[in-house]
Amino acid sequence: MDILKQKFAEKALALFQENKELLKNHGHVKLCDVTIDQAFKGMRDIKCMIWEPSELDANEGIRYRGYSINQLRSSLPRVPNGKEPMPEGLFWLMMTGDLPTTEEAYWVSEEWKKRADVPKHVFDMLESMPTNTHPMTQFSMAILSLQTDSIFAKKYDEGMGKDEYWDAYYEDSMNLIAKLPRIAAYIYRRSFHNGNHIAPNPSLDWGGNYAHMLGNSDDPMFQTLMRLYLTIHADHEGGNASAHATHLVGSTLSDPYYSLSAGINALAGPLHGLANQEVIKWILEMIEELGTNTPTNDELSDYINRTLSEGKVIPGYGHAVLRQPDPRYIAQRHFAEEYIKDDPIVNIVWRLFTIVPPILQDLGKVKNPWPNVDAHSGALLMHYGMNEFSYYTVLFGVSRALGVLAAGIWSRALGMPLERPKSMTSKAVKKFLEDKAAADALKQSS
Ligand code: CMX
Repeated sequence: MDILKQKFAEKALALFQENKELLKNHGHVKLCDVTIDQAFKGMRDIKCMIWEPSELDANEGIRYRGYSINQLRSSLPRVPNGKEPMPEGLFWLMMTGDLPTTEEAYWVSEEWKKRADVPKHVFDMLESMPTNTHPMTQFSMAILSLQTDSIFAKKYDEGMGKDEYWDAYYEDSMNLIAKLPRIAAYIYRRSFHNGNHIAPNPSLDWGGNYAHMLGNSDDPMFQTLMRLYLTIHADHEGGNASAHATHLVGSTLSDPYYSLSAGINALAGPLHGLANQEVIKWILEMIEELGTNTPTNDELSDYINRTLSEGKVIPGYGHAVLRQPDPRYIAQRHFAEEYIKDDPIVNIVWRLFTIVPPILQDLGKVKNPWPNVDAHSGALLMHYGMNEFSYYTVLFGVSRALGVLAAGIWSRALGMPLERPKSMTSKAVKKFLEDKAAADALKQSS
């Protein structure tokens, strides 16, 4: 058994036993009540799901196994002379709950290199699609086309027992994560660089090699940015749409390929991951419309108000859970403050931070007027020459795979059942209220 699997097995078995006791003694205790508002309005704040790799606090932001983004940036292993964490180390942390040593992070890196070969039929499938197919469509289809190699599906077919699920899920997940940079870079090069592909560099780590295969920048800082990017987008607890979609599909015992492909489809929505392309599109349209990349504050305010008056949202702002500026935004801003000086788009992003929130606040309905992760990422990518914004969400997806697949392995190890919440019709809600009013009246009269 490999070292990560060994460590995971020890932790997972212990938690499985603990949870068994917890459910036996406290399974009937209520975690929260559900209001009609919550049922109609996207199930906000309903605590009804277990997710091990990370937890989101509305004010502090995301913590992976208890570590904030800032703590991870200083504590996770790095490549020699590296300035940002290796995503490999984050995966180890999400899987085991323990910060890895540098050797352990490198072990993950080497393991993924061994598993990185992509079967030819995946490239053939991509080549059958028009090159102007949205990169997220290509990405989801490529992930699904790898399902031919699913160990979980094969073993299930052969009758594997429940206690073996997590092992097969682990193998598929490791294989899938290992192949994602090659597939994602292939999609980028076929869509935007006439199919001039760049061979992987086996001496590089997972994030560095992805940056190398994208090939849009010779600046070594682009590799550094990729490591940061792939670390901060990896997970955002279980309730967000991409994580929840992956989790839901996995709960049917669909294998990791089906599950991640579903999660990527959820990420492709403009209210979720696609917001990173929408932000830059919106900023570039503004520059075009105003005829300047150094707009005045009044010009920025007018543009924001025009967007709102057209019934559109301001992309990159607001969040379903967060109520403060997103620490993932702040981390990217710190990166830019340190390494990127005087970039006009970065400057616009920073100025929007002061101008958008009061305007959103004045609407009187927006619960969080602050920027989220997507408000900053595109400006950094553009700085390093990656101008093709329809590709941006693929980068998010490569990173998100780390968290949702780690969570998937945990779900199988903890014996999570089929997810099946109860729905109601609007009519049934009205009937419920009528019955409740009648029962209350009866109680009062007696
Ligand atoms: N611009 C304009 N209006 C906004 C807004 C924004 N950035 N954020 C919220 N609102 C509006 C909502 O559309 C809603 O309006 P209606 O009542 O008329 O429908 C109202 O304010 C209340 O919404 P909320 O409770 O504050 O926010 P939700 O939890 O419903 O939605 C989110 C959260 C992210 C979908 C929303 O803030 C939004 O659309 N933001 C812009 C898109 C974006 O950046 N998405 C990326 C999120 C991060 C990620 O997943 O990657």
